[in-house]
Amino acid sequence: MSTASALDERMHDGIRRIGTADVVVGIPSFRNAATIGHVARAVASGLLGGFPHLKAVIVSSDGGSDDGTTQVVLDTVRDVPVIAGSYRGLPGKGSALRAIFECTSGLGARAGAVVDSDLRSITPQWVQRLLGPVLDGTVDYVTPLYARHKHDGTITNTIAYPLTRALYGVRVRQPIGGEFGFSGELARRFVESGDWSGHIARFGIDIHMTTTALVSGARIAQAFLGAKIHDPKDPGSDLAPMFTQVVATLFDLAGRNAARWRDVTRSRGAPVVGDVEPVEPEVVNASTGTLRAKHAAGSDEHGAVWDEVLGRAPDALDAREWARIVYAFLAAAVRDPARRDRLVQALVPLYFGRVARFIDDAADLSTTESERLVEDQAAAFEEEKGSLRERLA
Ligand SMILES: Nc1nc2c(ncn2[C@@H]2O[C@H](COP(=O)(O)OP(=O)(O)OP(=O)(O)O)[C@@H](O)[C@H]2O)c(=O)[nH]1
Ligand SMILES: [Mg+2]
Repeated sequence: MSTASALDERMHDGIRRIGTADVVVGIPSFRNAATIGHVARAVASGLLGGFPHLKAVIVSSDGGSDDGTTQVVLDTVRDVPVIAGSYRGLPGKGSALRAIFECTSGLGARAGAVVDSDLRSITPQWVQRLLGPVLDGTVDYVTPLYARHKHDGTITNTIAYPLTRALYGVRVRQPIGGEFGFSGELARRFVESGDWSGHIARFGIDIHMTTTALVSGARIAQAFLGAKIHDPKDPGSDLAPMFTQVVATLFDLAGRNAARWRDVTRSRGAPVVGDVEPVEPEVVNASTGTLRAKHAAGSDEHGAVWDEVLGRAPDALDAREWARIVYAFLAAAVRDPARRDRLVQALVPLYFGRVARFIDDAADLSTTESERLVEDQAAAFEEEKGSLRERLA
């Protein structure tokens, strides 16, 4: 089910009632009544404190929660206009963001930002750092930069960051972080370039945004936001669907933008907004036992695909082997897009195995020290990129 617009009647009415805006901040939600009040309060005070002369609008884009999520936003925000509704289309974060982008365009806003509704560490400054560089015209797209515990953000660390960096040549450390700032022009592009009947309606949305910004030649900066504390997920338990949605979208976009990455051999940094201060993130527990069991179980289900794509059984799953595995799967998916999802599903247990190896390697390291391992892995993706070119030659 893909609709022509993700706006519901209340959102259409809101756009008509409010008319125009300079900035829009959107909050996607689904059953977040317990946490969204804090987020909405931080957003409102960030807008009032940081941009008092601009006309700002907050968009609450909900997935039909039955816990009063939307009402919490309406009750919390008193001094900034709010558009609140239930987006149309496939249920998922991406559809929620699509409605926010449509509101941004519909109101003619110069800049927009989105922040997740399960954030506990958000402050008013977050909104200012995400929007400020776009509003002053120096940047088109802002990604977040935060201290995350070494066991948090495993999809980011093992694939979204290193592969995006190696392909497009920009070191965007949190390409799927959840919090973003963007120009009005990019908001239009995110909507127009997306297939809203697929993964980007769900958790593929973040990588769709970042990749679209990269291939559009957008000027990108990273906003330092301190620690990201949200409702975390155990990397062994419920990350498989999210991995599939993110990585299938990454592979799809890589296939369609080969001309953009084929000749890229190095990477450059993206400027950082705000001073990077040391912060100690909340501990995220992870069980390597569960991860290893899922990895082992995967060989029964996906062994035939592993043999076909890799030609041999994966071994130690160190950084370099992992990079080569990812490129082998990416090449196979680019050659045969109809099998993309099937291939990405077969990659999931190998990702679990890679995460288990990373957790062991980082066992005696602090979160700051383990960052070194993430950087080494990203360097391995750059060094092994030739194997992708060869496979697709
Ligand atoms: N409208 C809507 N929003 C959703 C849906 N699923 C997630 N969201 C929102 O998307 C944001 C991110 O979702 P989370 O579940 O926190 O995912 P995440 O933080 O990216 O992932 P982890 O790092 O694995 O915790 C939150 O604001 C959610 O409320 C959905 O089905 N519909
Ligand atoms: Mg979250």
